[in-house]
Amino acid sequence: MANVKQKLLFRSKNGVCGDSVDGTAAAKSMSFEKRHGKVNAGNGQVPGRRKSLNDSLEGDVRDFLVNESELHTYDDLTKVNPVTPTTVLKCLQARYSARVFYTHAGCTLVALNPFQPIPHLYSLDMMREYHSAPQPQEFKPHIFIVAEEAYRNVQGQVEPVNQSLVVSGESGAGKTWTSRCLMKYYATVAVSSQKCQDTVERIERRVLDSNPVMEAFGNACTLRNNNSSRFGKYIQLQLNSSQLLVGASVQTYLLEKTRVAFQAPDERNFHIFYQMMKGATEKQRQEWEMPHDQKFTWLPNADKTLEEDNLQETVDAMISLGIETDKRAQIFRILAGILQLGNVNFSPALESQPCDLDEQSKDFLKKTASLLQVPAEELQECVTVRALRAGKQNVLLKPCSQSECIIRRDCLAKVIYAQLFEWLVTFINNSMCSDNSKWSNFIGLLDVYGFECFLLNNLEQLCINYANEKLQQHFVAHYLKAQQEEYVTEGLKWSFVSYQDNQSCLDLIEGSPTSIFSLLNEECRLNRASDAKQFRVRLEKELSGNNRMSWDKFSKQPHFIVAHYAGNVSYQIEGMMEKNKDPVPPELLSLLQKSEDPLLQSLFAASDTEGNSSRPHSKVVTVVSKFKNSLECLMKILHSTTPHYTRCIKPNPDCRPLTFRKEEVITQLEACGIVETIHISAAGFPIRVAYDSFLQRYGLIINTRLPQAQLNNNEGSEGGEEDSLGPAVQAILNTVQKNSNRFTNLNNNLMVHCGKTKVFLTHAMLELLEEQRDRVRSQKAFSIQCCWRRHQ
Ligand code: AD9
Ligand code: MG
Repeated sequence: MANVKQKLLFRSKNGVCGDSVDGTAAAKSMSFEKRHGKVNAGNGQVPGRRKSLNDSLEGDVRDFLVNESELHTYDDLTKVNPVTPTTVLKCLQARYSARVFYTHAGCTLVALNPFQPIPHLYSLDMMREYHSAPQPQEFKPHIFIVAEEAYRNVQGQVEPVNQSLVVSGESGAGKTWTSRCLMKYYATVAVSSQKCQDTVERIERRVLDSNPVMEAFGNACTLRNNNSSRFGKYIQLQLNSSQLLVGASVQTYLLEKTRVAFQAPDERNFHIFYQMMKGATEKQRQEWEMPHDQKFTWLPNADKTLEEDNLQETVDAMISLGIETDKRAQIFRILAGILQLGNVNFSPALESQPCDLDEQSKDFLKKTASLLQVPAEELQECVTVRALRAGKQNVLLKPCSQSECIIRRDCLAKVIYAQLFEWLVTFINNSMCSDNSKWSNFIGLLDVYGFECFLLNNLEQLCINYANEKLQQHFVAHYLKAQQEEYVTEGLKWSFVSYQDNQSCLDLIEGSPTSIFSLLNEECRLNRASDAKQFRVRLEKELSGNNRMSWDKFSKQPHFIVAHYAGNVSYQIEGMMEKNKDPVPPELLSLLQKSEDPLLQSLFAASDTEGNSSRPHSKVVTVVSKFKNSLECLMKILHSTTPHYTRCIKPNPDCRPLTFRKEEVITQLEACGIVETIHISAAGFPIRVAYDSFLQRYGLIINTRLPQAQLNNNEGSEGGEEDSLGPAVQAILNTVQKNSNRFTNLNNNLMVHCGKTKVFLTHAMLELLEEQRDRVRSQKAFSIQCCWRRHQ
């Protein structure tokens, strides 16, 4: 076999490995069909192939490789034979039907959302069981294995190593649920058994209590998930040298603040507003100007009852975190003020006059002013009149149009909410964080929004998908390393050196000197009215050579399409520049600085808002620059840790219990990179056949059949097969090589390798073997027929 050990050089195009074309192309064609309304996840046949031995394995070849009745027993997807999107999908489906929700995929854990409580699976006993097991990996796949592995790794063999648990998946897949579960695990196992240590107890309580508060303010009911996180989160659980949880710190990313003032049809505002509306006492209702029958424009779908609408739980958690009574009162007053502001409407402006407010709106504006403790007249002026600076001293006042007033009103709400959220995060950090001398290592939990592709995508999706590209790159590098290590232990000399990752896509988005981000920032820094068409022309001029960027010729809207690792996404340009600048009129900021509410005052203290794009003459710090910087910090941290990946999968779009929709799942496997990893492993030797089975099936090529006795002898033997069966396997492979031009042509590519107990094959090699087997069988059938005729 040694003579076949050549390095595999596989053709690579746009980050796609040539040798595994079947699997990937099949998956891609599936998702393409899905986008076009034709879905047939079970038949991802590649056009132009005689018979795909990959995704549409047929008849006895499939039976030979895949024992369908046993699919649910595979704890690791990479052990499914052969590894293709279809077999992997079938395995997951079989497991889901058997109510097995976790499956390994090499170094990744795949978690299928059951969409119903499975209490015993997450009980304290279960946590302790995994924690105390000498080898938890030998237990059934579970999120606790990942948790425990990370926990044990922290100690490290030579020195402690920080760990990161990266949880990804689409909206509603179970990321936040999984993160909470991980936090509970550590708050259970990483604490001292001596219950008298109340500081430790307090810390674990606070760490857990940070969840309901952050979720009340940062989560909302969307079409995809009743409790959808509208921000990204990386929480570091700090451990001392005795591996005890002594604190935590949290970093958040890109809160979707637009939701405060705009909710898509059938979606809701952040939970906290509904909690107030539903849970307020009579006294609070008076204080918050919230009578029972009051309707709020910014509180749509309030009749929907959710378990998340629980004010008491949020307040209890706030208390536990140390947010005192008067601070809580200030927070709720500010929130109530925002709700009142949403009910303020503007009449169309008469010539050179500020927009007028009807009586009702005036009333709402007064209530807003009183709740925010700012002067009502100034509030009205700020939202209806723009102050233009002319030179250093002069200020020109210009009445705003009706739509400008609405933008300013919404902007006021957004900036207050975003600052309040930031304040809460800082408070939570101060409350949970232990001082540096007390902790030595951390386990980081990352719960970020997954890849997004809607009908209309804008800057938010570009940022989210960019973050996913970054994480995907990190994941692929990690996965390749793990694969290579596995191959080395199997004695396989194979290298992924020519694998191209998604760097070209990242270069397109964030690279220098010219990328989408650099051009967008440049456009925003030029102090001119944003023009989508002009920007589109510029993008095309500067980036048209990039094969990750394209345009739909038939679309009338200015847009651009980015070829992400998870698929193409079309981004609309209209509004993108404004979103990137995210301007806050200075008048609004100075109004808030004048508030008599101590919290609001501190949120907008002059030093805190410096550098804000609204400040005259200050350098514009754009949304994408900020996001890029925070992501770079995150990546640095991730690179310095040992990562563990969990991919959450949403088995159906309707959040229905125990319902598995193949087409939904395959798209997600693609988007979260599992297909990519399948693809990488398919670029190696995805088909593994035990020596004896190999001889049984292909022995006829050299007119050899393995005697049953020998088969029995070899059963269960450890090693040794290679010695006894190796020459016959080698003879078959030599014959196939001799008979096949294709094999000779492909000789540069290693197509087969004999491991310790198995023959490792590429798809191409399997195809050759099958062809030759077919040929020998038909020759035999022909000669039997001739023989039979002769005897007639
Ligand atoms: V989003 O991107 O923030 O919109 P997530 O975070 O991926 O999304 P989430 O964790 O909120 O989804 O899960 C959605 C719902 O699925 C939860 O509210 C639970 O009702 C349900 N879920 C998720 N995982 C589990 C589980 N392991 N067992 C039971 C689960 N239910
Ligand atoms: Mg979430």
